[in-house]
Amino acid sequence: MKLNHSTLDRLPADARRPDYIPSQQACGIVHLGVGAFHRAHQAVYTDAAMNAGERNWRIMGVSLRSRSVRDQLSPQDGLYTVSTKSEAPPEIRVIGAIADVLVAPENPAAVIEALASTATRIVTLTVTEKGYHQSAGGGLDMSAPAIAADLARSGPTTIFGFLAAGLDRRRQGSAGGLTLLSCDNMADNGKSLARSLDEFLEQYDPTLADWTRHNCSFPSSMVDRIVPATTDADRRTLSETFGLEDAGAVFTEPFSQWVIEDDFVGPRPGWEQHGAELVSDVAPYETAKLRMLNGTHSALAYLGLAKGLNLVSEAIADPQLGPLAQCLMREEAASSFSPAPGQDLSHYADELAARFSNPALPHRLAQIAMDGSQKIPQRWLSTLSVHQEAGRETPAILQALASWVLYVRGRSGAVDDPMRDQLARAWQSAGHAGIAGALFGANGLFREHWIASEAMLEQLDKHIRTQLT
Ligand code: CS2
Repeated sequence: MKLNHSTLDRLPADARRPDYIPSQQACGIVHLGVGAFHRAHQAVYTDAAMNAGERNWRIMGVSLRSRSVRDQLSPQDGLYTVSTKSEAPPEIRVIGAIADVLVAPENPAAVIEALASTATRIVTLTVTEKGYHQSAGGGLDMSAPAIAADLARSGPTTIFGFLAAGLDRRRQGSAGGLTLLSCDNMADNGKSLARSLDEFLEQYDPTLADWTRHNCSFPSSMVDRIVPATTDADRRTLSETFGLEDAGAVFTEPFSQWVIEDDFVGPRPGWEQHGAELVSDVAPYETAKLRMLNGTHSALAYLGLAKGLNLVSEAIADPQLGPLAQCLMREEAASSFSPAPGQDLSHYADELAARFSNPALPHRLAQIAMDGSQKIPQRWLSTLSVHQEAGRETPAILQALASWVLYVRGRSGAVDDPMRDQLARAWQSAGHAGIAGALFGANGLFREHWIASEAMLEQLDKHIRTQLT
């Protein structure tokens, strides 16, 4: 029997379920990129707000590509469970916050309609780094075929094409502006969304660019919860203990954090009553998270995979990788920026080490290794450039970077990365003796993010050679 409205009363008494009648709540939010992370994070905070009596904040999910989440959730009336995994007993909670999931390629008009609806006040995004089509220099990559197609109005398929069409409809009607809240792991995610959308709209319709500047806001936010991809085995165990099948189930750690810049043009749910933090400047939290958590994650991923390990918990327990991870977090990442008053980076590092060690949450290194070209600039390269300028050594990040360079050579399988072809070409023409310079030298592929000094290039080169053997 499947989880849905009519089977809710069969749940074990201790499973938390919505205190509101989901079908009676209107949508106030459209979310682009309704993957497992969103379902275990923002949807949970929004569900809590509705449990506490707030109304009409359900989420219309949008999948930009795949239909799998819609196929999982629609037969379940949008309901799904979030279960925590740790050494403590699991907590299972049914979430009613997602009203439906639209699959953009199947029905682009419905997505535009949802964005244009007067009831929609906030659009949130978790479309991963590559969904922003950033150029190496940080703005929008106008040469990306999908962006060019959306500008030629033969789409839309990208977030920019959809947002432009939705905002245009709002401008023509009386729906007013929107808060566009990026929840992706990027530095200054709000500002970069604002900048890229502005660049897109300037080409699409400059009067809409102007209207958007005056009517919309783009708060930055830092999101944090480790959410491994759900496996069939997870679903089976859940249905055995729970008595109901849940195709949309997500499994996560107990920890969850959401720091949001307080810059909304209209109403919003009282997320701060349910654990979120509304602040005037997200930057120190975002930087700490990207450089300490995500930076360490990526290091464990590439170095761990090279050693034949599979999980984050195995990599952090490894006698070489554990100390390297500690050095990366505590010495290299934590000393590369100024914390906010009261932000305790040493305590943060302790918490991260414990979270990475969670034996109950199998988090695959291969999941983290994906899309490295989009991740390493904010996770490692900005840290490297700070320390290079100050003349400080960064042995842990350089070792991790060397293992990423070797990973994208693709010897152990296909590399899942939007820059895969460019990286393969760099490897073909430079070979192992020149690859460090081809990527991080003065004319390197990553020159907009970091140009390595002679000394740093030499060290990187040395790590590449050592790891090759
Ligand atoms: C991970 C993140 O896959 C990755 O690259 O580093 O998804 C990480 O688990 C989250 O950012 C944690 O909040």
